Amino acid sequence: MANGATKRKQTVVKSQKPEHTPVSSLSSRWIVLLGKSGVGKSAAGNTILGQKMFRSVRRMRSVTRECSEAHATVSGRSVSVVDTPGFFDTEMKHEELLVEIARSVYLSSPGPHAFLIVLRLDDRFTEVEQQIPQMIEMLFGEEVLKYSIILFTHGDDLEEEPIEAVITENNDLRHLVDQCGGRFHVFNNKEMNNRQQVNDLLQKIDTMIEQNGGGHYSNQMYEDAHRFRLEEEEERKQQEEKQRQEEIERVRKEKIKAERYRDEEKRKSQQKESHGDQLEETIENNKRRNKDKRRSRE
Ligand SMILES: Nc1nc2c(ncn2[C@@H]2O[C@H](COP(=O)(O)OP(=O)(O)OP(=O)(O)O)[C@@H](O)[C@H]2O)c(=O)[nH]1
Ligand SMILES: [Mg+2]
Repeated sequence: MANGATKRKQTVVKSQKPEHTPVSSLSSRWIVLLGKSGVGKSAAGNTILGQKMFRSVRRMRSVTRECSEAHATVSGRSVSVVDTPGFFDTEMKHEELLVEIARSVYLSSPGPHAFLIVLRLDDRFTEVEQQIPQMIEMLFGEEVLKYSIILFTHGDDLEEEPIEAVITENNDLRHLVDQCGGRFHVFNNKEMNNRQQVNDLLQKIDTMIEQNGGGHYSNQMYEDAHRFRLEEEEERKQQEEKQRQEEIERVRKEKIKAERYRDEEKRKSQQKESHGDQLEETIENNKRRNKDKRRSRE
């Protein structure tokens, strides 16, 4: 459980269609942090809230194991942050992990206004990293990217290079940023007192909320995505079962064919044997007859 953070029981509240609410009238902005283990999700949560609310440490194994929420007023705005366990947690079973990450939607009430997809700036955006946004889409549905911003941590490693150059030089990363409506931000979590980076992020979040008509990602969207995932899973299982049945049928037919071939070969060899016996008998008879003829001539 995170320091200072509270956990709420899972409640399924179906939300209505996004109301067109001005961002200024929101009671709180709900922000969910998603990403691979160790990228700095908890640290980013602390930076946003300006206090050490979530446990953030360097470990070989995953640190955050459950979703937890924490709240603060940041530059006059009410902000709620939900920290989640990392995708590819080192110890949790994959399905359990996805269920726990999905709980972030239920913790955010009425629903998350922003998902921050956290990536380490000094990590290469390889196949493993690419799986994260794919998993997020798979879990929450395509709609989630309308509410997402890419948050790069380890901004202290950026040196002179502009972040735009880092994004542009990797096609997959650029594509991901494009899918998120071109939204990204850089944090240096080692400088929690740098409030400018937080204000800039909150400004980007507010702009995104306005673009979404003041709406938020809803439980309904999650349930639709969940149902779609179950249907896909069911389809996959049926397909596998069909293939399994086809394989059983193929093996059965091969077996029958092989048995028929064996029987035919056996029949042929028996036939050959009996022909051989008959021939031998004929030869013997002829020999005997010839001998008798010779004897009678003498
Ligand atoms: N230099 C630097 N270190 C950072 C930054 N962000 C996070 N870290 C460090 O990275 C380590 C991991 O950070 P966490 O916040 O625990 O990462 P996490 O994503 O919550 O990890 P899990 O809970 O295991 O999923 C900690 O030692 C942080 O101090 C950053 O911007 N710069
Ligand atoms: Mg963590």
